[in-house]
Amino acid sequence: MASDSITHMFKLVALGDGAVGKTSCIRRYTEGSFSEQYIMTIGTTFALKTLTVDVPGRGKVNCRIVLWDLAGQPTYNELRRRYMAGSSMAIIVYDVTRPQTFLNVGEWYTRFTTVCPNAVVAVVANKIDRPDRLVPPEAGEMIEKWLGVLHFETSAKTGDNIDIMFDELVKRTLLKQEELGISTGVQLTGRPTKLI
Ligand SMILES: Nc1nc2c(ncn2[C@@H]2O[C@H](COP(=O)(O)OP(=O)(O)O)[C@@H](O)[C@H]2O)c(=O)[nH]1
Ligand SMILES: [Mg+2]
Repeated sequence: MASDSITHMFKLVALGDGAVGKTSCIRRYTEGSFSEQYIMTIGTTFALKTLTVDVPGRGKVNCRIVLWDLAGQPTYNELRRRYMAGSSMAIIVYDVTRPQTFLNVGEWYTRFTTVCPNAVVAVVANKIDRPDRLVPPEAGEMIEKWLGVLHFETSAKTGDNIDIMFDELVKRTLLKQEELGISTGVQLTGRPTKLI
């Protein structure tokens, strides 16, 4: 796709506890790959994805997402806020084999919506391929109702629901921006900036 045909650009941030699969979801989506190894990179990395979505009543829309992936858990609120600022969407990921990561979703949600109240949020139950699953699907469905977020069950390992999730997020974000009256020109929201 030629760059000049891209009409929308969005920033997405990946949130959630350590080792839940944030990097793996992004990598699966942008590179189509997966690694069993847990490599904790330092700092923030960006990945790009260009896609065409079919929006009802609007036809095909060419979009680019800048996916922000923060390694480690930022202890400083200010760093976290800067990382989140300007996002049109977020994924809050938990690991279905570790209930504590599910219990922390509410806190991630509050932190994020304080900074980006108009963004579209998806809560993601990841690692559904694992046989030692402890958090049942019903828990995620409750979160979806309580918080009014999107909810997906994914596996970055097998690729289950990964593309569907990101595509749906983009569609919802396009509709939301229209609702909010944000113009249809190229939205350079969330252009990567230096953090420190
Ligand atoms: N079985 C399984 N393992 C996963 C999945 N997603 C991530 N992992 C593994 O979980 C570990 C942490 O993943 P990573 O993406 O680095 O987590 P992050 O710290 O949230 O970015 C790695 O060893 C991954 O291979 C998944 O869907 N299924
Ligand atoms: Mg990571």
